[in-house]
Amino acid sequence: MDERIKTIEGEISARGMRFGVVAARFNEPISKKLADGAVSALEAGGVPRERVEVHWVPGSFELPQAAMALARTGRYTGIVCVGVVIRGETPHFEYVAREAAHGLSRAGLETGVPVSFGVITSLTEAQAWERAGGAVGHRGEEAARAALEMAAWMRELPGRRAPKPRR
Ligand code: DLZ
Repeated sequence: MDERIKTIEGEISARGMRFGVVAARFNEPISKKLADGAVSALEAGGVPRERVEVHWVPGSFELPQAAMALARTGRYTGIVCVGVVIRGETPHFEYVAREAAHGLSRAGLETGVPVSFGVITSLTEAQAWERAGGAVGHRGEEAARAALEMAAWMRELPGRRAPKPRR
């Protein structure tokens, strides 16, 4: 890498940060696993347990509204959203998954607060378990690390006046 190029990365340092985890209750045994993994990954990244709040909503369709509402409080440095959308026999899956992805992206872009996407979209329940700490990774932990990195990166942005998280 050319040393003259200034490189800014979200060096993980969680000092003073506060996170919200929003979890969708639909397919609860799996989403609980995602939420627990997200909290553990935030703690492992240096966020004290008392600076992490978990909020439950009915389903993944409701994640964006909750994320937007939390982000607008100005209280959180980042928001980690987890849910499990499993394909059924009708196209319902497409609507829920699409709106969750689109809405969470919008919540992050409109508020400037990092909002991460830890929503599993799978064809079967077995595939969902594999992505909740099984053979194919842990979407909750990954989403937590992504939110942490983005929050750290935003804090490093030159000229950015980061809002101080309220107590
Ligand atoms: C209704 C519904 C269905 C069929 N499937 C899922 C799913 O796989 N994952 C999920 O998180 N939520 C599902 N929901 C619930 C919707 O997200 C939402 O809570 C309801 O449509 C009420 O708005």
